[in-house]
Amino acid sequence: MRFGDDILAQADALAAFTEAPPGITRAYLTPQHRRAGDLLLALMREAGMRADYDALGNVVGRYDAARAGAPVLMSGSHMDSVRNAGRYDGLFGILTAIACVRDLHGRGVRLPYALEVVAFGDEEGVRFGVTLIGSKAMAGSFDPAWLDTKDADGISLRQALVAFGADPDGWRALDRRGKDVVAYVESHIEQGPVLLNEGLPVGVVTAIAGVSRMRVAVTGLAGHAGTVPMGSRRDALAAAAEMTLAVERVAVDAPAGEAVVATVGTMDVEPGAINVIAQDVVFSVDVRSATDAARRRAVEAIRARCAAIAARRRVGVAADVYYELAAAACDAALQDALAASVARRGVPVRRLPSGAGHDAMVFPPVCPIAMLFVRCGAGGISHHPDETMTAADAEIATEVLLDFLQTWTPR
Ligand code: HGY
Ligand code: MN
Ligand code: MN
Repeated sequence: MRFGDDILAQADALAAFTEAPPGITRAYLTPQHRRAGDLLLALMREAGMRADYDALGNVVGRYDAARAGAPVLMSGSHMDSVRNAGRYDGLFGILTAIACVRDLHGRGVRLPYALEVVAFGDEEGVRFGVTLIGSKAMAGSFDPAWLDTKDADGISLRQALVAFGADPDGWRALDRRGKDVVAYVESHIEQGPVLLNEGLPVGVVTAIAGVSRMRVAVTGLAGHAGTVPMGSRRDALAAAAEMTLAVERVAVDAPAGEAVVATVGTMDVEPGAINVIAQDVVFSVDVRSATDAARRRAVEAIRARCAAIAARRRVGVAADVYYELAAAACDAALQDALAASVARRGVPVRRLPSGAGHDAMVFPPVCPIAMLFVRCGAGGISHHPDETMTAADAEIATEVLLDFLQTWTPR
């Protein structure tokens, strides 16, 4: 095996950089980010790239082209994680690209384009609640207001960047729109069961689902759990529970051709006492669909259901969308080129959408995008310690990516 065993061993080494062992939690601009970034820098340089941190703490390696002034193809993914994560989400896309460069460099092969391998410092948004910070900066959608967002300890993004040795004002220079990047190709674990169920090691992504995130605040009236009659309660938690089931129902009932998924992932209850009727509940809703119109219809349906439940239960409700990302189509020509590489590797070509979001989804303002999925084991579970993949699949996916990198030529 040329690649697979090394990639999994590198992922194991990176998994050790966590703030909450034995679980994996690696947030943006933390000591764990620094240790993972330093290891990735070393791997990039050892593979033959010039590499360094950029102004926002992303790690960027460059494998120069056969000629000066050639366009750039970017490949990579994110090195941060969700809380209690798996060890391949994001990292696989970085490690497989580094493995390709190491192989090319070892054979003295240069490409008709420069290959930049990127490890984004923040895709998940765990620390500051803002996601895709590095990729959005490169795609020209960084919002300087983010610099004033604060983490749970009251540290602002600006302060954290300075403490990391990064440059809070350097985001402008990272914008690659209208410059030399002509393609962005990301490899990623599927984070679902499709390839596993069909016995396929890799698949070509057709589109990345768009997402809306809502904050729903329910306001009732606190009271003594023992004395307030059931008929006169304005129980914010009971109302939020009914709203949670309504969110699920909206997604389940979505028309077949407009599949929607909707998730209530967090819920805060005040005063949160066993013997007090809940007065204030705030919960999150994550709504996704491959079609933006279907997602927006689902958001409005959720808003209407919550309002009806609130009226009947005599509680207040405010349902606000605070975050939205449009669905992103993968470029047909890049998909076809990836599919040809999959076929040359002797694997049946399976095209499939991505329900998960990825750094690739913000790159369309810069260049055409494509993604290669690799099979997940354990039923496809992800964002969980049981997330798993095999060295054999890592090998196949890297061979496919290497074939693509060596056969694709900039238009
Ligand atoms: O939420 C997502 O889809 C990604 O894992 N950040
Ligand atoms: Mn993730
Ligand atoms: Mn990911």
